[in-house]
Amino acid sequence: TKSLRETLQEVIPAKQEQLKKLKTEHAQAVVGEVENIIGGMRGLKAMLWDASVLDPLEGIRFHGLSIPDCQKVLPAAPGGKEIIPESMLWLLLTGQVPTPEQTRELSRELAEKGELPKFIEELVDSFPQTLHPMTQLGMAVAALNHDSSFQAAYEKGMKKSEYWTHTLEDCINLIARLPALAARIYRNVYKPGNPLPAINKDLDLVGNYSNLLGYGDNHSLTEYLRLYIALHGDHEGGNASAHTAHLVGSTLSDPYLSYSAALFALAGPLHGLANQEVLRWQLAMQKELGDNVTPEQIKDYLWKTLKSGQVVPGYGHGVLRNPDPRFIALQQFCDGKPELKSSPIIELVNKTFQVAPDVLKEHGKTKNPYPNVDATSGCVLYHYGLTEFKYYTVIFGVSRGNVDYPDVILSAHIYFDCSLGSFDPAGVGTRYVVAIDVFDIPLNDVVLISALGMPLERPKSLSLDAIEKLVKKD
Ligand code: AMX
Repeated sequence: TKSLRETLQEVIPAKQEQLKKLKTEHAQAVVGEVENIIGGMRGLKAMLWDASVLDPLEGIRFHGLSIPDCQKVLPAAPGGKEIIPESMLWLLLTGQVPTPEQTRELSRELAEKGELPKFIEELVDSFPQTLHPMTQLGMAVAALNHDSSFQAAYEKGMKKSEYWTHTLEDCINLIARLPALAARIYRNVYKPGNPLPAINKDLDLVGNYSNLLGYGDNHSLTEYLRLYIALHGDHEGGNASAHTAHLVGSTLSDPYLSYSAALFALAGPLHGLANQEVLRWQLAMQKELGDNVTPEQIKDYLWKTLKSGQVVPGYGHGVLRNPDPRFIALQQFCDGKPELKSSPIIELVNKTFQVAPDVLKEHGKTKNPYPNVDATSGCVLYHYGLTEFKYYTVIFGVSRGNVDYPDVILSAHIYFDCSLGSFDPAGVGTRYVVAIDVFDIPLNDVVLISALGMPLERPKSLSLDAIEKLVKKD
């Protein structure tokens, strides 16, 4: 069976060819218009992202596969049923479904590379316990670039065609180390003094992560984490963390720095921190309303939140206009387990889902009154006893590393020059890198960026006066 590297060796030349053809045949093609410069670039077609496409109604597809498709075809861990990040990573990087053997081989490689360098352990152990776990993760990931293969090769002088192999090397090493790193942060902040087990070479990435967190005996939670982390791996290129990794990667910063930057974008409450906020909000609702809440009581609580000028966390989305299929997949996971279905916090999430869309429609502001993945993801962790909600975004972060980042690496190596009102692929370079989502941060893109040789991103900005002038001309 072919390894991940061998598979990529075969896949990348075809991608490069596809890009070259696009560049020569359609250099002047206009793919859209800029309608609203002050609207956060919503809908602006301005970047290449090969691994996934987000449809507003249907949700995400990874190389054409929907979430239910992935659940049917992507290999699980031995003894498990849920998708694992390794098989998702393989799909995102290569566009191909790996065999169980290929998935096992990748799991083994990650486990073999999973130990942290001593200086990183010391760095993490020196952080104050009160430093937010996401800050700790981002700082430690940046410091891992001490051993960057890309940076070392660049300093020596390497050919552009070699970028992607070093980028991939860095991505694999980074993903491999995330469980030990993220678990060490958890131990230091919440369970100081607890021993950290060694990495088990026979376990998959999340099997090891769960073990290191101290939940290895809880098969149900481990399976949930596998699904959660695989599903969070990639969500198109324009979301704040993926785009950050892509932008930073386009300067030829190595994957550690690109991913670290992305983690800090993920740390915001409108993005990755939302799962923490949802839990905080649902628990406050539970405390105020007590048990056996009625739909009317939840409606009143929703209005109280909205009237106080706050957003309803876990609802709304920059692109989606339907319930997030990742939310549905996590709901289905809960439906299949009686102890989860009857859990008070999951029941409250379900009851809120029954009434919140109508309240948000009546409120009339959000373009999407439906739940996103964060409406439930943290609440399930809470049910399992992983109650330290400041840590939740770290788990999200771990997911982006696995999958999304390699994509950033790959895409950074493809160049599209977007000027106002037109899309001009002239000058397509080739830096293609892949990215993970902290497990959801676009490492797959980082690989793609380096393989396709994409150029430094540098969109045009305009001052208020310049926009006024432009608009008045029309
Ligand atoms: N509750 C109340 N108001 C909301 C809302 C919500 N859940 N979602 C959007 N709105 C409001 C916006 O604040 C905006 O108000 P304004 O005109 O006064 O500024 C208006 O509706 C229009 O916003 P939009 O175009 O529908 O959304 P957006 O693309 O600007 O923002 C998002 C998207 C996710 C930031 C927003 O829906 C939100 O704040 N949701 C709650 C936080 C959340 O769940 N974030 C997680 C997103 C998924 C992720 O990245 N992990």
